[in-house]
Amino acid sequence: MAESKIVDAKVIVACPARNFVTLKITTSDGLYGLGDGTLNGRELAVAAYLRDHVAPCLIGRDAERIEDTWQYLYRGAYWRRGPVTMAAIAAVDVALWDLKAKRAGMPLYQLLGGRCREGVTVYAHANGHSLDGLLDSVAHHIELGYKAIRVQAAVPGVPDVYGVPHGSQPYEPADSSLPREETWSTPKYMRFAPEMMEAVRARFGFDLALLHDAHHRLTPIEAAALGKSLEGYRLFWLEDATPAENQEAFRLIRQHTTTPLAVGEVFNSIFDCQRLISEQLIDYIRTSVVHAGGITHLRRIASFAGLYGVRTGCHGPTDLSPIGMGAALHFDLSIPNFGIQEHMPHAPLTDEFFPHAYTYANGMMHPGEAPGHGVEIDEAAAEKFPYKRAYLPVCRLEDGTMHNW
Ligand code: KDG
Ligand code: MG
Repeated sequence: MAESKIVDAKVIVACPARNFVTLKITTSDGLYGLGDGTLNGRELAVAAYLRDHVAPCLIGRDAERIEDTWQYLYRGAYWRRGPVTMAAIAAVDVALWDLKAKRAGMPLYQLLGGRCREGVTVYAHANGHSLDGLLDSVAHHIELGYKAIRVQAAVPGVPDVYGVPHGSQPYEPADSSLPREETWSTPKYMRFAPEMMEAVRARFGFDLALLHDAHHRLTPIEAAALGKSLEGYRLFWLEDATPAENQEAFRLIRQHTTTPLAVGEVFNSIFDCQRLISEQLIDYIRTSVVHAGGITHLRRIASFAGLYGVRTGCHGPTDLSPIGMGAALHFDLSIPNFGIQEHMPHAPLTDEFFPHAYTYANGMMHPGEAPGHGVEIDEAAAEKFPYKRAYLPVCRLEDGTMHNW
């Protein structure tokens, strides 16, 4: 086989409808691979980490040595973990998997062991400024073929709730050049959540897989109470009920409710979920290819989770680029303990900038059969879409206390 040494590692930061960080690794045999390193609201930190600290170490390395390169960047850096570091490692890792699959002339999922299922079941986002608006949105997504839907609605008396569009644009949280302030009231939310689920089940029945994201707003005992109050609505999962820095907090929730629990979109390492998984405190691990160190590390997390009956539910918002989405779909198709994949469609401009082989039909996605992960970038157009500073909101309680967003 011809030698495949890395000759270039280029960071592309562009804003085709929103900001994305892409790494393009080129090898001596003229191939290239693409990786996503987007970290919402902190994009330039990853770009600098890649450009200034990682790229110089990649030049001359054997592109085929994916695991060794992962270990080199993780162990070799001394300063381990953290979202910036792990998103940068993920970008390198996915670009190298893309390259290896292109060299092999096969879609990445084949290289990962072949498919374990026909396609990847995805869940959509339905949201509304009111209960009626939410129900219309659920009906719309059912028409589009989705069998699993996440529901979020404005809580009466609470302005700007998480998961509900700000204004009339499609929901996109990083929407302002300085962090917008949202307000939060746990008691109002706790009263409203069962009412919302009741309305959805009353209109659409129990065949629909129903998901909900509490977005880290509750204390462990509040989360336990919410889980208990929603049991009759048979959720597919309750997501991020409480922050998981303290993994033991989930034991308390578990002791009180059988509502399935999902967590992990902000995790970047297997150590962030070691106890959650080994003590079976959760049902779905939501780590993403992009924020948890790439396919190499995500496979390790999934294998570990499989030992304990925990299934995957990869994060898939618009703030992961189509490259991140494509990579996730190959991963999802190839692992035994896949649960579900989040699908938040990108803006048309984003899809144009990242032409891709993956497809959606009838509630399922498929990564396609193109060699590699099947996602390209219109590099020539990057200059037309310069980086635009955009922050996620912050959150305060009604008395002004800073809270978790
Ligand atoms: O960047 C933050 C978003 O990715 C996050 O708020 C989305 O919670 C989210 C989800 O479940 O998709
Ligand atoms: Mg979430």
